Amino acid sequence: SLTAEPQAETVFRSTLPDIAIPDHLPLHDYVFERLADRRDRACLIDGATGETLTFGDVDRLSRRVAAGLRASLGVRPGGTVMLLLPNSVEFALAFLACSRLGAATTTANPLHTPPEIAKQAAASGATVVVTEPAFVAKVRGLSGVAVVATGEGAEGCVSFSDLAAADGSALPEAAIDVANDVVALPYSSGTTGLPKGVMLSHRGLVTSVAQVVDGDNPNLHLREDDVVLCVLPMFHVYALHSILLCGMRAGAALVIMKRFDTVRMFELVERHGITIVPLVLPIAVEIAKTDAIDRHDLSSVRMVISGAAPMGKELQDILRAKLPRAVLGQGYGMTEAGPVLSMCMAFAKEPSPVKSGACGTVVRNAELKIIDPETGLSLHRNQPGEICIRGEQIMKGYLNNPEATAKTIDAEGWLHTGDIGYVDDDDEIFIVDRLKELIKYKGFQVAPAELEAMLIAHPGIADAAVVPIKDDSCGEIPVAFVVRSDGSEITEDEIKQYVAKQVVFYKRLHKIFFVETIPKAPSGKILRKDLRAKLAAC
Ligand code: 4UV
Repeated sequence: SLTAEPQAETVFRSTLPDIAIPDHLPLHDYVFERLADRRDRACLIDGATGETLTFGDVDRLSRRVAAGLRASLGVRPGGTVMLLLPNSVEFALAFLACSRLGAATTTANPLHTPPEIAKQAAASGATVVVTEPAFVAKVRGLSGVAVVATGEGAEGCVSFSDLAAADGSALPEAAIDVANDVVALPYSSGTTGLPKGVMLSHRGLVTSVAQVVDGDNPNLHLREDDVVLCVLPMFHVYALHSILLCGMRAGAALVIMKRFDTVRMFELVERHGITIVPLVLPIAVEIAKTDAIDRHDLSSVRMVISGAAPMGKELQDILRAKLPRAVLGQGYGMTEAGPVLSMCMAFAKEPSPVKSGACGTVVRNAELKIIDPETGLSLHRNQPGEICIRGEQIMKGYLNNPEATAKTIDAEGWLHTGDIGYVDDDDEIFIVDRLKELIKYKGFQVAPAELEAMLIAHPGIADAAVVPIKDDSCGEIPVAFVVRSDGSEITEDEIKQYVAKQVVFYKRLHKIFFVETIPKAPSGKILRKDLRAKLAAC
């Protein structure tokens, strides 16, 4: 009919019932809610030294670090602290300390280059950077930023151990507005453009953690006797949320690994009886490839979680054969989504069967829909379209960027992921493509816009476009199409070097294709699909 009846939307929900989620607790109070019962249980174990902090230690030390940050460095509610740390006990303590102060933590990869770090520090308004002595040189030049260094011997820095020696009992209780105050400010380029600060509130993160590990039948069933491997970087939202926060909330112990090494990882599994192994594609590939696995007893592992990038059915099947005692499945997250959209139902306390290649079922207390990217209309089961999610857990928005926020979260509160997928007859989600520009190298974000701006700034380059090509072990790798400027004879190697000098390793360009023009829509938008198709054809 021609009368404009609003079309009913197809909304997908968890197969688990909704639960009551605390909406009044700041994040640190939420993760420590059951502290009284677990004071003496192991919380953080340093994989390198075996040194163990109990929940009681972590509570006490994070109060002290908070008191130190407040007294010595003036960190206050609404302030921002940048963590430039590899996986470490200090990372966890500093993050929790900032939460206690009502301050936000912005996290960055310590391997980032000084310009990348400077950009994020300035954009996030960080007044303090916490780092290791090895990275102090990268942040020395930042104006208006105090530097805290872990370990020993970093000249001109406040020492982390001095902060941790402050009097935690003198810490005033910060007045935190849980719905609005930002606790984590990770950077993500989202569906388009440059990296932006993603504002995750206390309530947002509490909700997301609760959706995953709370309830009588938690979607991801972590127990107090679980030992969780933390080799994924805590500065990325996957480990921050699903290892550190979920692990602590559930009362599990974490074994912190600073750097990935296959054999070392197997040794830690044996030594600590690790039961939960969250990983990303390249680690899965390593495990699938290595014979060393046969020389280690990994029978303690009961769950292997893969996320942050697609994992094909084939690899999943190989892993399953190598770790026959472990349940294997995927989580699907996106920084802006708070971060978890869906989690494998085979990880639940009362598990349901799942299919290889699926990336879970939408989390509870949330709504998910699939829309036709052209018309915006919602689609039914088994029809691929853009995945959208709604709920208390999604980001508040991008810091100081209402335009980008409005392009990502619509007026009805739906967050548009830029991922193409479908929901099957059993409510399992399959991601099949990506609408957005984002490139994922080993699960790390590479924003094409950032590299394109860098390329175009070179006098020898007139125009450029950066797109991914598929790679078995890295997932995707960034390559560029480049138009030389008039008279320019710039070479592939020169361009690669020029970029490599300015960016962290995973943003390096692996191949340059010289072309006459970059295909663009009349709006000026790069036709990335055409370029991707061109690559697929070579
Ligand atoms: O913003 P981001 O870098 O965020 C992440 C977060 C992943 C998480 C978080 C918590 C978990 O428990 C977990 O299992 C995974 O990666 O990148 C977001 C984009 O990465 C792709 C997709 O394009 C997202 O929009 N991606 C993330 N997970 C998957 C994925 C997956 N399982 N399969 C395919 N693509």
